[in-house]
Amino acid sequence: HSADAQRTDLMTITRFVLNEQSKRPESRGDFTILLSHIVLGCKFVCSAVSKAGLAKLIGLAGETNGEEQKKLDVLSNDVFIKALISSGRTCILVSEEDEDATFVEPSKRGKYCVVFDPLDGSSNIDCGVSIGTIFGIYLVKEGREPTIEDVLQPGKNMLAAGYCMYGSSCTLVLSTGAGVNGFTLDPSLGEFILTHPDIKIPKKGKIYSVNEGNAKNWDDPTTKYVEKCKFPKDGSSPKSLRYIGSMVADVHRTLLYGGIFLYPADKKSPNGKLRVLYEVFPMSFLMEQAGGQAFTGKQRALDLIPNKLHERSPIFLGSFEDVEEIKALYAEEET
Ligand code: P6P
Repeated sequence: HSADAQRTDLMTITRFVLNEQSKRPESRGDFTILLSHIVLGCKFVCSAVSKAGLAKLIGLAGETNGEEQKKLDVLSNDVFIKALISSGRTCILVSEEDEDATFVEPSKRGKYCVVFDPLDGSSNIDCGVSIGTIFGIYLVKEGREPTIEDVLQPGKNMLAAGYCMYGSSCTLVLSTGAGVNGFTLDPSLGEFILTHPDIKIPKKGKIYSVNEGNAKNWDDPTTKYVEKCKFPKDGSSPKSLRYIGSMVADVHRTLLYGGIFLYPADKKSPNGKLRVLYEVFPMSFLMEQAGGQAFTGKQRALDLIPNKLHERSPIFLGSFEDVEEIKALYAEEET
């Protein structure tokens, strides 16, 4: 490819997914249509998030149209729910914002179930920290009324997972089970362009990412592992600590630079803080697809079978070798 050819060979996310899906004889374009509606939601949220600060400013000037400034996470949820229903390809939607699942009316029903957090880390908006949308897609059992059982599946059954990070640029990272690819929104085109083909996480990293403020409540294996990061016994240099407190930002850095992200269990929250269906599973799916791994402290994260929609789980994910180390410490604890 000459440089010029690359510049003109605009690989948009839609073209990329069409190419991928065309390799699957059974695909009839349903997934591509579903994804295009998820992409539409991401474009809307990207625009709303980038204006959030400005809207607040205008609000201060008292020029809003009087309508209560809808919280961005509620607005984002409304947009995704409506976009997903209008795709005609979904039948159950599970959102971090909604206590109960949304069952799509029969006339608009499709074969996919989407679990998502429309705006994860939204408490960070006011200080300009990157936040994001996280989603996972299951195929639901055909031919009978959809039930909650259709979404309480292990993460390994997901067909696809991804996140869209709203930061200095708008980056959508996606896997449909054949590796991980990153796309960056070109606002002048309104298209997500392939910028990070075939992302692979380094086998080992130099960064650990955890909220050290919870150290008092950690269990022994986590305590020992973090100690090892700070005071390595084998004479290697200590790992750096990077923790933003916004999962999409922390995971995106881990995926690109390597290292490990931890949200462990602690005495106050025995199942940690992060939600299984729309935080732990999608990020674990991506990590495995990028050559890393994800562990709950007891098992492979994607093997977990959730019993409740908003169930939490501890999570250790990132570079393969870094996660191996903490798995060994938990295994020791078992013996
Ligand atoms: P803590 C944000 O509120 C969030 O849900 C994730 O995005 C983030 O990883 C985590 O919580 C941060 O939690 O307890 O460290 O502030």
